[in-house]
Amino acid sequence: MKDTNLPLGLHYQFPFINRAEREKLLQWLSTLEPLWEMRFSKSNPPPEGDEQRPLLRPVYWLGNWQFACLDYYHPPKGVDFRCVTAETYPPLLRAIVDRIEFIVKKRVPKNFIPDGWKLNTCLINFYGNKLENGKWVDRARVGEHKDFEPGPVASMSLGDRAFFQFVNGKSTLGDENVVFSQWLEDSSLQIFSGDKWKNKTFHRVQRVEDRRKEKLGPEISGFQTRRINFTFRYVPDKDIKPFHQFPRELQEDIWPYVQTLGNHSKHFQAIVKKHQSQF
Ligand SMILES: O=C(O)CCC(=O)C(=O)O
Repeated sequence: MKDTNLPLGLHYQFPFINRAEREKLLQWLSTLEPLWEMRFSKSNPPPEGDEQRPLLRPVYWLGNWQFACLDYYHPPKGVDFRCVTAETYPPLLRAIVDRIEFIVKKRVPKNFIPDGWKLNTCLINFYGNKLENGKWVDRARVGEHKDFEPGPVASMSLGDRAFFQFVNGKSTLGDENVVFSQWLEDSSLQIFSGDKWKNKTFHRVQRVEDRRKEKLGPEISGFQTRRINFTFRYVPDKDIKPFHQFPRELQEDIWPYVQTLGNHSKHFQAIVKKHQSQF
């Protein structure tokens, strides 16, 4: 079902994928080894007043990997050495992305779609409970932020429902800064585009329900996943570089992650094989 009453630039479809696709996606997800990245690194230490910390959740990227310690893709200035070439989409996901690109071209105003736009990047977020000092703590949320990749962003959700909001500014004093809220359901597709939803407002996940009690995704030590979200984005090809083209100090920062990814990913295994004598 499409929600046709949404403001310009927003699109929502539920269900978007069918049961068989969902099942296959979950099977594939269980083969991944998501990373629990640290926010900073040796060559990118915490600025004054901040401290080294792990991200709130494990993640996996396809197309290119935007390591947190490389500071993510942030045009116009933060574009060099932010995006490391990663695995391509597996066939099932490629077919889903083709469908999403078709929907975007049909539903999104043309002037919201930059030249060359395609969904060549995917961040997979794992939301759930984290084991901290012997207690399970609900860490299933994301604070206000923007996705700086140009053009429409598409988001597909699996598992427990998430309460998603667009907000003005970064204030967290109650609800007065909320511009638009919606629940993102299991197997749904959300698309947001245009100046209002991409540039003017921030977005966040306020909370994720805890109802389905379904085992989702791969085993992650000290973590129980209850929602998995894919956000598909566009990074111009010129800004995506293979590992071997990165400066030595950045290669050193991300080398432990590349090694971990190499345990389960052929793409990263090949990088490890080629470079291990240098580290
Ligand atoms: O999980 C979601 O629905 C949103 C994820 C998100 O905001 C992001 O990956 O930038």
